Amino acid sequence: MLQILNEEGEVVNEKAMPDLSDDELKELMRRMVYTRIWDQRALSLNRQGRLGFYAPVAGQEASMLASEFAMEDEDWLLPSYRDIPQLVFHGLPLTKAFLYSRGHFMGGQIPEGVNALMPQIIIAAQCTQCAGIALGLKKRGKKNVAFTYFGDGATSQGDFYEGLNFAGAYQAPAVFISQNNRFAISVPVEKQTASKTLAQKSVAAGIRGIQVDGMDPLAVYAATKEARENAVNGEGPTLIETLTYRYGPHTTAGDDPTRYRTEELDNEWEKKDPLIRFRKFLENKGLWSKEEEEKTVEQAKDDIKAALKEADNTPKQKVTDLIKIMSETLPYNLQEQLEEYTEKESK
Ligand SMILES: Cc1ncc(C[n+]2csc(CCOP(=O)(O)OP(=O)(O)O)c2C)c(N)n1
Ligand SMILES: [Mg+2]
Repeated sequence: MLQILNEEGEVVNEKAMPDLSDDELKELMRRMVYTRIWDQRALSLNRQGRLGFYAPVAGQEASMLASEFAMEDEDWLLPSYRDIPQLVFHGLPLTKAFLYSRGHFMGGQIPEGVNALMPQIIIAAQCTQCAGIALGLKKRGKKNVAFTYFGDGATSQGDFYEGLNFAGAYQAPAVFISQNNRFAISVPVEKQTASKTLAQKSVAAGIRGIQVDGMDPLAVYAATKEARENAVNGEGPTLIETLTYRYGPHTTAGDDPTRYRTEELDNEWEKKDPLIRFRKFLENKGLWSKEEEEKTVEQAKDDIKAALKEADNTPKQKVTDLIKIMSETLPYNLQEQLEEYTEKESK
């Protein structure tokens, strides 16, 4: 397992240290703090009935944000339902993240110029799509990668193996990031697979695999940066396994983690918290302070407020909107429904 920062925020692997400027280190911390605040707000907004479906991310900030930070804007992102923070830092307006949570079709419409697909709900389907986009980039001679996020449970799905195999066979510039948060809803990873690590599932596909401390932003960044460089240099894809944990429930749909996790396990992982160790590391370098932290928290709160207001002011979706966005040319049955609902909505 690659680790650079230990739980105390001390550098334990100097030679693996990524080349990041002071400003970049601070920006990474800012993104993690911002996301923690957003996560807390999203959960309370959900309880107030102001947001819909939401998959909590607290605990996974390093795994999510340090990996996205290693990518270029032109790289193609294929997220899962949990990977909304990476999508936002890759360019999706926050308002759209809220609309997605509300099930509004505009939340799934990625603006022109943002190289990402909408979040995938079908477990591991993004792995085959990632292989395809990566091959497309290679065929067009682009110096970019396609990168995708999925969970530990996803590595039991056929699409995962197909995606890895295809990308390996064609040496496509793909980066597969399996966030091993130890549970697929309530199923522990030990029951999910007999494989000792998820990273070793790369071996059968003939591609690189690496397991990293997913609570360590520097290790996640270094591993992802290297995987990206290898991919664009024609060295083929990599599977990265990040060892991480989600502190909250699977989603806001109503699972109760106390029924499948012990308090001891929760406590063990909370001690590994990515924000605590990165904050210590930056404070020791004189790069982070209480004021920086507060400024970031305020910025996050202001942005959330403004984005939510914009989402509230977005016209409610109509049945005709849903029909119109589905196909360029409608089949006869949808054409009939379109006419029916155009009539109903005009009243
Ligand atoms: C093909 C498919 N099967 C089942 C589901 C239902 N489902 C939604 S999330 C989930 C668990 C996924 O766990 P994991 O891959 O570890 O990702 P995590 O949610 O922990 O990030 C399942 C089984 C689904 N969405 N798609
Ligand atoms: Mg999981």
